[in-house]
Amino acid sequence: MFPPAAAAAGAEPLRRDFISVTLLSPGADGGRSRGGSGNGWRRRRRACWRKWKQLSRLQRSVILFLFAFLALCGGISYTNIAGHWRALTSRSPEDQKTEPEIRGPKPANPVVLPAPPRNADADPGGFKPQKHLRRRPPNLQVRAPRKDLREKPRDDPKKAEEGNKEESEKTAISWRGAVIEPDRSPEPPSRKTPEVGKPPSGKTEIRKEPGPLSERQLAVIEAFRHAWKGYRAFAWGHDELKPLSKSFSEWFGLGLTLIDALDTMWILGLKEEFEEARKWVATELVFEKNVDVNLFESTIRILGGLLSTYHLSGDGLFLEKAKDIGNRLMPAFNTPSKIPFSDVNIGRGTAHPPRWTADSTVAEVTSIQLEFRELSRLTGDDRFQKAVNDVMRHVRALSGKKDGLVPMFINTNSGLFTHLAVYTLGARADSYYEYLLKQWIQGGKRENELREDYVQAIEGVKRHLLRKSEPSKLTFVGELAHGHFSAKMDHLVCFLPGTLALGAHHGLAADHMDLAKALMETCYQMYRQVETGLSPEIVHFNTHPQNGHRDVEVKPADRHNLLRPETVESLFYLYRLTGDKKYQDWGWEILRSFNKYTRVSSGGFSSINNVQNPKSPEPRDKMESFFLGETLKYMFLLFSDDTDVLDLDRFVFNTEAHPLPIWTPA
Ligand code: DMJ
Repeated sequence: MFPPAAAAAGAEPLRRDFISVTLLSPGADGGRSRGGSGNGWRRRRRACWRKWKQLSRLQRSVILFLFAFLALCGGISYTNIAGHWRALTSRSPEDQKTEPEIRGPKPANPVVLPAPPRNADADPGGFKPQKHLRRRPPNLQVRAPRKDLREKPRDDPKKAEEGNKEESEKTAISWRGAVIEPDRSPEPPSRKTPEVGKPPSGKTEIRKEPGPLSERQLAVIEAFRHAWKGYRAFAWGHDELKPLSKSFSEWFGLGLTLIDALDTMWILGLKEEFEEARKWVATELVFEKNVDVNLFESTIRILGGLLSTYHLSGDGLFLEKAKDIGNRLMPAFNTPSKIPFSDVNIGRGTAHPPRWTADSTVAEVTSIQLEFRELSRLTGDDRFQKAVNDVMRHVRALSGKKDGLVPMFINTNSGLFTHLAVYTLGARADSYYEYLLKQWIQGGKRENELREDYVQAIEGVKRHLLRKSEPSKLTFVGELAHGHFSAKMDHLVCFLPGTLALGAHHGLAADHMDLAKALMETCYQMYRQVETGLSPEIVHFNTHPQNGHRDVEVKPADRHNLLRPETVESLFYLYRLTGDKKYQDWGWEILRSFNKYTRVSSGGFSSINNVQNPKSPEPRDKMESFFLGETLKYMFLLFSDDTDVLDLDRFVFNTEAHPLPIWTPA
């Protein structure tokens, strides 16, 4: 439509349909516009004004609107740039180097987590919605070890004073930060999440200074440092150290040893090592990778390790990473039965079972719950908890159990147990039992079905799997296959004394503690009766009085030792809960044997092939990540007389020794 005035003047409509704006370059007026001839400038101004008057009202309005719009855009982008600049300059140069880039538009201080879903406690799974889950992340921060990463109050004296007050509340305890009081404040959940590199703000109750370290704890620190020296020199950022060949091996290509060891370094007080590893996590750890990972292993080691390190350090970086890997593992649950596949490609978002079967391992699908449940609690995103609760509800309802004992495999299509009638507390079933108890503890002992299943399973163990060996009458846990008992016991079963003791501590039957003590003795003898003082992977117990004088028999294929933690783990629980020093002494013997037969001089420790040959234990050239994540951590805690360190009424360890908080009611 044309302006009526223009139409009346008979002007050519086509030429009035657009506005031509000529921008004069400095050269166009000979540079005078910058202060040349005054007459020229006046002439140009008048000419411009004439042209402006010749424009129709509509044309003028359009031009004015365009100018106003451009001015508005300019204003907004100036504010953003200034804000971003302020954000950059308020972080230390070190932070700017190490903190990961967050894609897309970002606020000056990027938050780690999204707002909570409106329906955070909806859980159509078998377990009841848990209102008490909806608390904010507990503030377990003892004191911030990373002063360089904390935002210091700057110019504003009032802020500086508040900052100092906060600092003094948080720093009354040494960096060996395990004396921790979870936040028990009953406030509604605050989704204000900690910033990367900063502890969450909130109430922290500090209990007391940790005591001085014992000689034995110092020996553990020395062993850790030796292991770390090898990892740092030859395998930095890779999954596992190969200490003999001074190289590394990859499993997932995600720095498994480094992540598994983070909270151990925190607990041992290895500040420099921790900070260097933290830097690697900030700058190098990327989950956007076309790689297949095992759901269970990456959950217990990576997700569990990141979550516990977040709780101990209060550093939001670890929560951010935990959420990233948690999300990437979720496709595993896209199966017809909702029983997860064993493997997930974390880059592509696809999941699949192993090549040879559609089965998953029962222990694997039922030992990821502590971590996913905690991730939901911290993020307010209930997808994680729902997925793993559905698995538990499903397994609970299945037939094929024997007095609470479960088979080892479950089919991801049908959701049914397979390979029925084989029962073990060892590989492929072990941590199912452990996580029944620990989920019950984690959830504040409210989910009765978990306790019931656990208690029933222990009754099943007593009825079907317990026997005594000869000649020492050691109580051991064997296996049952199609009604046939085998006196075979994996070293993995040695988690059981600790779990039984923990259950008794949390109010289950006192005879669980008796059984714990008996089995603890057996696990110790699995080391004691072997030439190197180190347990083989599997033993067979002698049950016939006439068959010689050793309780423990080892088959050639089973005589390797992978630096596993289970016995030391149980020694920690038994010592912590009984105070009997013999457990510390047993652990000390084991540490000495590790040092004697598995230590590699250039750095690191190695699995060995033959625990029965002290002259030639045949190192395998591999240090498993759990040696740093679990074995040495439990050693250190075993040798601590301070029962406040990771108090068992406040923390529950996942199956990879990563402590997570026990939830308290809101
Ligand atoms: C660890 O990864 C965990 O403890 C798991 O539950 C069993 N296997 C190893 C240690 O032996």
